Amino acid sequence: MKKLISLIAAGLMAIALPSKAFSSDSSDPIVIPLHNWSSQIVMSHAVGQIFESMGNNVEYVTTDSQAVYESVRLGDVTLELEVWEGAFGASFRAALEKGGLHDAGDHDAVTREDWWYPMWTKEACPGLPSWEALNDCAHLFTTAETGDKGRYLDGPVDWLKHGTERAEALGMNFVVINAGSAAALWAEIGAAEADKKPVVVFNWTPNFAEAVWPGEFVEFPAWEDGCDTDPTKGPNKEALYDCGNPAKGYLKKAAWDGMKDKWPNAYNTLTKISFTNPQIAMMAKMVDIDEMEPEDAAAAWLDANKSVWQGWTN
Ligand code: TMO
Repeated sequence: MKKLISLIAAGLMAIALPSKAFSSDSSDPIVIPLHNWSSQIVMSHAVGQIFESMGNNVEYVTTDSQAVYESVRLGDVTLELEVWEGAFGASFRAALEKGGLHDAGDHDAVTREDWWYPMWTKEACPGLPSWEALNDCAHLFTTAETGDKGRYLDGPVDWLKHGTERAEALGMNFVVINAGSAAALWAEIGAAEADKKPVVVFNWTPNFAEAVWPGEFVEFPAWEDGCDTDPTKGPNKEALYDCGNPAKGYLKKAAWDGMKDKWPNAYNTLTKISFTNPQIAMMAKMVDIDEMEPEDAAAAWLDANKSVWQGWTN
């Protein structure tokens, strides 16, 4: 019996040792940032749980969604799982130029973030989705707070959507108000639903909202590279931000340059990770509709989708 046990132990060592010698991840925690929209929080937990299933330690930190690129660049945070082109492309590019972080590949998902309305708004303003038609309908969106201008509820400040600059650059009769949270956006749509009150709010895809409220993005002048840095881009030759966000934006992963050497196995997995639009919309739904805790939503998602992710871990 003793001999059998030592034989088994020797056999296990023989299997375990060489792979360890080739590449083993540091036992230091991989630091994963959490932000203020649901798919990012659920995806971050899902990937953290995948790393844990590979034997890694993981730590989550709640961080500003723009400043995080500087934190990844410096290695204080290890990676970012949702680099949305519209909201974060500028901060991501700035950090890339300084060095220390790199592009760890695209998700399959195609993204869009912009001014959006539920379909009942179009019944009141049939010229939509053009931004000029929206502007002609500004009177439909007036509130006590915005006086004779229309109200546009933009995302939280840290998403840097530049709604005020956009409205100014295009001469729009709208006042831009920043929501305090993503939940405030859903509350605005929900409150307007019963009376079919016209509303226009910031929204994005993939998201749970598209399954709940059919709607459309407002069509602004098409995005041109440099619209946020070069006034001559876009229709107003003297202003920045006079374009819509990219209509077919990327969704990237970013990694600290040191991750590859410190956690080679987890890094290899990170490069393979790719979520689709329906998968990301589902992650948001589990929290925003089903009211699950993000950790639980992540665990349930992983359990129901083993065939999606298990191939990423070897
Ligand atoms: C960054 N976001 C997906 C909320 O637009």
